[in-house]
Amino acid sequence: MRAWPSPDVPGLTETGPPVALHDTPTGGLVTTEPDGPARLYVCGITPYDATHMGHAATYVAFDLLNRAWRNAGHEVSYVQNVTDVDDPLLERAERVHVDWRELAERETELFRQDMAALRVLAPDNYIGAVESIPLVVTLIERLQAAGSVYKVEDDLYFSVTADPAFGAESGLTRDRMLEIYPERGGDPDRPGKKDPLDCVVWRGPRDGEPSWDSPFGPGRPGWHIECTAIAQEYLGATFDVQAGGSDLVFPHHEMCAGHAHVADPTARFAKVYAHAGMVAYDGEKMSKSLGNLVFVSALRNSDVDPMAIRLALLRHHYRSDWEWLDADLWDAVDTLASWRRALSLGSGAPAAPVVTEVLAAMAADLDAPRAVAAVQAWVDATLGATGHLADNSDPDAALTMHSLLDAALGLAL
Ligand code: 5CA
Ligand code: ZN
Repeated sequence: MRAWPSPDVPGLTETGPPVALHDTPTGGLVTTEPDGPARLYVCGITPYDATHMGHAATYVAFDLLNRAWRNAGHEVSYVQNVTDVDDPLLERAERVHVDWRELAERETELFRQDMAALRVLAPDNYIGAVESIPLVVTLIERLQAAGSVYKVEDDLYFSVTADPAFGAESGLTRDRMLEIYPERGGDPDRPGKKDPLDCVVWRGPRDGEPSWDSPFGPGRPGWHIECTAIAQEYLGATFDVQAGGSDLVFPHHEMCAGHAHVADPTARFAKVYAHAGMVAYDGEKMSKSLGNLVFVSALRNSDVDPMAIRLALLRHHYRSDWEWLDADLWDAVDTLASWRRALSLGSGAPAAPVVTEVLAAMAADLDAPRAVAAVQAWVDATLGATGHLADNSDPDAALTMHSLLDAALGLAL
């Protein structure tokens, strides 16, 4: 699939430190050590509604990882999927009487525009579920050869017990998994399953649903196998990071790891599983199913500067759960105005220490609030906003800060 136009990233003269990232399975910081290009898989949207602030926060978070790696001197190979056929998409299409393909294409296009406006670097491979059906079929055949697939009526299920490491990605107890599973697309109570946690890898044909031919009969891919197959194809059996929001820890990323380990027991799949916190609105997780949404496109249509949206997101650490407040957006608009004022002076407070501090903050588990604070301190010193005389001792400060803001934080001012 076509991605969106990727913004240019200015080069910096200083190289950032190695990038450390919080890893969900171990619960600690892991210093990433890319072997060749840094390889990143970020789970993409299910395109049945417009991009909300929760999605935007998650994609901006891992865009910061992409940028931190580049600033540390790595090339980055970035893959993202689009779940362009799945239950929620088909249900919405039926409810609004729109062809599911049309709905998926329309919302994917809106997402592209939102990502481009927010200056999120585009993936090198942007891959839809529909176009990866041959990859899914091959992977299911490998799971079958490993004896981990069985039939329930026309559907094929994956046996989670086939992966001895099942449960290690999320670290959840079985009771907790059983509790969460039905809330996130699972069907623990379906009769005929060997284990309530087993997941669908191939869903047989249903009336009114699209299906594709396969050696297992007509049907469509399960959700988890989609990301496993795409990641393996475009990044290899072992890669650096699989990322998404924390609602993907279980079952999605657990099942991906399970499929990958069984298909190739020597494969590690992701070395690090990274998860962004959930953004709430009106007191609850912002979600398409609840409908408590603030859309990126709606703000863009009312002429809000996308850089202010991005700054409002950057003011929260990506791992925290937080609530979107409209007032924070207007605050970000005002902040950007003062940053632009400081940058317009040309000279300013010494920028070199800010470069070091911002690169260090971003390499330390993408600490954007710390980076924003360092920039704010530079702006205050440059504008004399702290009751002290303005410091304009660095003649190239604005030039350096422009590049830094863009390269590290994705803020082109
Ligand atoms: N297509 C699958 C992933 S393969 C999917 O989860 N799609 S999605 O459209 O529902 O979500 C896209 C991304 O946004 C996921 O990483 C999800 O974890 C994240 N996300 C969804 N809601 C929120 C929220 N309220 N706050 C933060 N991130 C969110
Ligand atoms: Zn995914």
